[in-house]
Amino acid sequence: MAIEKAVIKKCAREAGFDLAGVASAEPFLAARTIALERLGQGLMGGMAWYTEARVLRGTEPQAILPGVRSIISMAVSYHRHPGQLQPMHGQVARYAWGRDYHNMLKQRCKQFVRLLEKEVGATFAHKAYVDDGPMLDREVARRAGVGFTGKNTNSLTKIGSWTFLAQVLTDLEIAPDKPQAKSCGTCTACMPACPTGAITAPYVLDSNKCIAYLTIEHRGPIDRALRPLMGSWVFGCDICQDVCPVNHKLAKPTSGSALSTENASLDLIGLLEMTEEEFNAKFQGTPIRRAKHAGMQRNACIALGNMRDAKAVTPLARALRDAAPLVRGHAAWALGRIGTPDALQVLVEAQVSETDTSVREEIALALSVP
Ligand code: B12
Ligand code: SF4
Ligand code: SF4
Repeated sequence: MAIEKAVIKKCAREAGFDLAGVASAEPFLAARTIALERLGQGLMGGMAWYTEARVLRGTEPQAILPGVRSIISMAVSYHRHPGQLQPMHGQVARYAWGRDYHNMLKQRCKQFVRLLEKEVGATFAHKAYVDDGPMLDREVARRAGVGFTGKNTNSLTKIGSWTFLAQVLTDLEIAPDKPQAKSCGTCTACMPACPTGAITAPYVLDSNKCIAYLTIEHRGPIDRALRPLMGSWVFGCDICQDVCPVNHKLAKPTSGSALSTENASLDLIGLLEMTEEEFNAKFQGTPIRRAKHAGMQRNACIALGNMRDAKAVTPLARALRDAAPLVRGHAAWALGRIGTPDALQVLVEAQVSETDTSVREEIALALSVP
């Protein structure tokens, strides 16, 4: 039975999605080539879970849902305006300001399926993904006409790029939408705006340099050359979307924007002084937990080093005695950046007692910076 597209859009709207479109379930061969190329060139950083097998499966819908005929791509805006950043606070990317969006969107996908089953008068085979599967969500959105690909690699929809993407694969036969005929045109604003130069060419992102990757996905020390460029971002980064004229024109708050905002910015010293148990309890059920306790303390050290405020010397001196060498090493870097006589004195004292080779190296480098 063929389903009217208007019915799909009505069900998506009623389930709480702002946009919906339908893509065919043909293999995503061109996107597969691009993703494998990025992987082969090392542009996916140290994301060990992003494998060739994942890309092959994610670009072959039949491997995910045998008998699949259509893929419904849906988007929800999370657009909100950041308030004034308080002193000694780190910035968090908008998408992560509140509770985990995966649960909210998964619920909306379930509701969408329930509504559509009612319309169709029968159950149907389906599989829903919300950022949590091997498919290339942006490519599905592009094929379904939900958004076009921006040079910053984000999907630019009719309500801008501050959107979460989800998709439901189904064995229902639905006439596909057409991809949008739009493009960035001559605009290149996001490329020079990226502080680390992570957008190395239009549509190409080097994750190794992207602050979103470094603060969230990367485990271990962050390249010293990149640290000064990271500013006060401690979880994700929004710069290439903030400067995008498509967002200036089209982005608007919707029901997704009503997600809570308790972590719109984070007190850096508080973060540095939190035990692992306190960290896990505070960030339980939020995206921030993904970066883990030591990772977020590493990020806090970098942000404090970039702020160069002498008030951070005492908490950083305590962090220089942390159990995790990762935190000690980045605290040393931050103290070197602050560079006041008491910050340097702390480093000199730590040099005597520190036994970890990598931290000793960080201390020596921090003391050698003029
Ligand atoms: C891995 C990953 C990351 C990595 C790598 C990002 C990247 N650009 O590849 C890191 C950790 C850096 C990251 C960061 C962010 N991410 Co992320 N991430 C993913 C994930 C899990 C896979 C993406 C992927 O496969 N990348 C590999 C590349 C090759 O695939 P792609 O990005 O889809 O690229 C497509 C286009 O770029 C296009 N393309 C590539 N080259 C070319 C060339 C031309 C000429 C053209 C026309 C097109 C084109 O085709 C590709 C295939 O469709 C997806 C969820 C998912 N399952 O899809 C979320 C996802 C992409 N992330 C998302 C978000 C919100 C973010 C951040 C904004 C979070 C933040 N504020 O910190 C940043 C944005 C940074 C940026 N500029 O991209 C959203 C994006 C929503 C949207 N509207 O675009 C997604 C879709 C999650 C979701 N379901 O909502 N992310
Ligand atoms: S998210 Fe930030 S670091 Fe990553 S590409 Fe965009 S501006 Fe650059
Ligand atoms: S800033 Fe310009 S080039 Fe970059 S994604 Fe937006 S429209 Fe495209």
